[in-house]
Amino acid sequence: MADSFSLQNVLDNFKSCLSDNKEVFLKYYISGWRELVSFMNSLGSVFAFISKDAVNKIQILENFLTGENGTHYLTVQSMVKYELDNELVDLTKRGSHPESGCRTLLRLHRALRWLQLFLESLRTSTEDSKTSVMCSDAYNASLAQHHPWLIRKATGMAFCALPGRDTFFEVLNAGSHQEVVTLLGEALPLISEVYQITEDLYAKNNLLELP
Ligand code: 1PZ
Repeated sequence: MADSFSLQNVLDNFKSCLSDNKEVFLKYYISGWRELVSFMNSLGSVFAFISKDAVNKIQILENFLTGENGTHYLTVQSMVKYELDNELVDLTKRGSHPESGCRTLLRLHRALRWLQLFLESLRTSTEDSKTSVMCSDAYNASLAQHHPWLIRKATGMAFCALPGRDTFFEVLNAGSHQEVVTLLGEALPLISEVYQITEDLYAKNNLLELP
């Protein structure tokens, strides 16, 4: 089924993300996010405003990748080089390129940090840990600093609607609790590596604060 989620699919995509010389393939980065969005959709409609924004950003990147300049969008590295060399990025304030690949991917990149923190605390959580608390702790330590008050507020309310830890493990669709924990242990180093490579690339090019 096209819309059936499994944690394994996320893992597979992030595994395929890295090329031999550690470049990040946009195609699999996007697919990884599509999987995560389908997971979020299965949690209920309170998350619709989040998944709408994520889908919108995924679509922008996909349009670049399948567009006439698609070959330049093969990897995050080639995208950054192409867009910077051709002045296709608004660097200090939004202007003629409000939806560049660079600024769009940066939003997902920041969300990947949230995911990394959240999955790590889920992996090491105990029976009485609360998903909503893990989620908002991860959010406050990452994405929140980039979001205005209204979005932080709405996001905080959505977190309260998260299912409990047991249900959450089930929806991840990767077997028993122990199997989920094992799989998370495999997925996290991959997600962290993709995150770190992107972070270093953006830092080197001064792109971490793109408007
Ligand atoms: C499992 C529970 C899901 C929790 C998700 C935690 C992330 C909360 C993100 C809240 C986003 C709120 C809606 C839109 C925000 C946008 O303003 C920002 C900045 O973009 P800009 O306005 O500059 O164009 N968008 C983002 O920060 C990207 C958010 C992507 C979130 C993807 C979440 C995927 C969750 C996967 C679930 C496992």
